[in-house]
Amino acid sequence: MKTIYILNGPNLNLLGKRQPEIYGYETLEDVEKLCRAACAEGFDVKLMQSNHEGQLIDWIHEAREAACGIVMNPGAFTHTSIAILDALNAFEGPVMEVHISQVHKRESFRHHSYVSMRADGVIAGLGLEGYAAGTRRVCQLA
Ligand code: DHK
Repeated sequence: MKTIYILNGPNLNLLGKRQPEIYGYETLEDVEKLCRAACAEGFDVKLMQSNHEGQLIDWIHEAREAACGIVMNPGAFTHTSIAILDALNAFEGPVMEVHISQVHKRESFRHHSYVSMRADGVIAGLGLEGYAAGTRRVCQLA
């Protein structure tokens, strides 16, 4: 069984509760179910969330041995973190970047992504479906 890491950055623990007009009412548990259902045979997902940059980096390092691909919503670290970009550059499998909202329609500080310099695909504005699409794509590439 190949494992896909579904990594979530800051504030996504509040998914379903914070700014539902932007992020919707569904939760990270729903994300996990959607991703599992999107997996091709022989793949499974492990979903993790942290509000801490270092923890996310440690999980990316762990993925080097434990995961065949990564679907990541880095939250606001998308726009700030060279350290997460460096960690992803040290991971050899496919990486899909997911944003629930259409970040390019929002504030200009959300238009730049460090993670996009590494990601094999970028999905924004599809709601939670973006995670499922990212998972399907990792199954194709891994
Ligand atoms: C989630 C966040 O928390 C924001 O900081 C990003 C992203 C957008 C999303 O759309 O999932 O700017």
